[in-house]
Amino acid sequence: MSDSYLPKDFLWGFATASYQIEGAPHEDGRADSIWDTFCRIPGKIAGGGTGDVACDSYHRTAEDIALLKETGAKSYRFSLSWSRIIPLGGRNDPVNEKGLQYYVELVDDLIAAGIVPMITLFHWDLPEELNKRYGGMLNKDEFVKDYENYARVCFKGFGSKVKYWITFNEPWCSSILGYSTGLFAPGRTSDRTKSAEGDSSTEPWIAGHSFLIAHAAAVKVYRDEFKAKDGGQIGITLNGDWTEPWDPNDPADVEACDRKLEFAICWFGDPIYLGKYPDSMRKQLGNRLPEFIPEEIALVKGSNDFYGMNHYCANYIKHKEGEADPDDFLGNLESLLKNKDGEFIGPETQSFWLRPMPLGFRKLIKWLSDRYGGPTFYVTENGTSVLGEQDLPLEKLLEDDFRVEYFRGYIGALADAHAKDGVDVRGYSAWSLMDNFEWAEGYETRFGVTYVDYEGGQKRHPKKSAKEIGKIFDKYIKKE
Ligand code: PNW
Repeated sequence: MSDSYLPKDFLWGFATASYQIEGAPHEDGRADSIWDTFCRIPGKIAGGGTGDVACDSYHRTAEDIALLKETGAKSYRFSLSWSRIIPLGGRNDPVNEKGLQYYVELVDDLIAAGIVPMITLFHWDLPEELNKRYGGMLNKDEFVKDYENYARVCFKGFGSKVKYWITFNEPWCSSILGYSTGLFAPGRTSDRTKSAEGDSSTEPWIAGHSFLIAHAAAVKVYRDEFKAKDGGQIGITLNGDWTEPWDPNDPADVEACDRKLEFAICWFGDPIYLGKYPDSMRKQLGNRLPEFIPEEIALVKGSNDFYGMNHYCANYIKHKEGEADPDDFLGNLESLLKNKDGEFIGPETQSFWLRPMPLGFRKLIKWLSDRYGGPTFYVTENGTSVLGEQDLPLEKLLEDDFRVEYFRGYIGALADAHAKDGVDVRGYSAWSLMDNFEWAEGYETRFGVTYVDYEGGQKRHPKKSAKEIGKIFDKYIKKE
């Protein structure tokens, strides 16, 4: 056991997202989101899955809160379905009181159970109508105004009950997977085998720009109209994996590692903390990367009360020679699971992109802390799937030692980053409270500390990791 520690009052718990757990897509006035429509297109989701039932959490909040209590969690990060609260999404469309009420009751019940709610306003499920009306994030001016209105409705609806607000979850995923590779809703891409529409060379950068302005506009609303009386904090959640050079002796690979982090994370982080896009992105993308007008950058710079960090794994990075492809979004490099000597970066999991490397967590949070002048971090997601877990018999599957060891490694690395590197980290949400709809991977890949029996009426069975994670934190969190 190391002598590292996490601060007293450290907020740890679990995360979920509306479309991944709720089900009940047409209940109490909810309308479609882009994920409802995307899932109906044959071939988009492994096994033909949809979020129509998912974990049925819309009907099981009491059970889910009991699960949380059982783990000893101090906080719960969940997202709101914009389509429940303003079904058509727009600033002139009606608010659906029933939809809002569902979440207000959830928040009340969490607080009554002694669990701190952390709300994500947007975890990818844009109201379908806004996509139809004006192309969603591709229309910055419309999107920003509608998002700002939606955010205000939420701030008002929850008031001082909610102290932690996250504007957007992983805008990289929405922008790149939604508008470049087309793997996620709304599925736009230059790849004509996947979609008849889209332009991967421009649209992801336009969408990303809209996210930044919308984030900053919502933060301004919160700071101007709510923060003083409600006393909360607001930030954005960015995803990003650590990078190691494919060949540590090749300076071009070493340099490409930073470039990868810039394209993946600093695309959003730099405007918020430094007031501009990274030079490496401007150099490669030229005027395909939108410019900030002065009023925009004044709004965006300084618009985080905390940095929400999602982190899962690491990759080896190999530079590419020559001009970047117009559809390239990585920074003209390859992101690989093996290095020059053929060694894997970590053990295999059920997710093709995820191989754990706990030390990468410590290195990345330190790298970000240095680049951005020591902001306060809340880790908003971290977790793993387990290779072949879905095929094991229930008793075996519940003994998820691989996941327990993952958490042990990653939480230990976080404690090292705090105690030894001086990183200001105050919270951590494990992904996820329960198995759920894993986007394009459907229900085959499971990230939960709770098993959900999709064939057996969505019954929940806590895995070993649900019991162990609290013990791990107990060892690290300072008592006084
Ligand atoms: C995150 N990738 O997404 C999301 O915030 C969650 O909703 C999701 O369930 C979780 O991670 C596990 O996947 C990611 O392909 C999805 O690199 C895909 C990638 C990264 C993050």
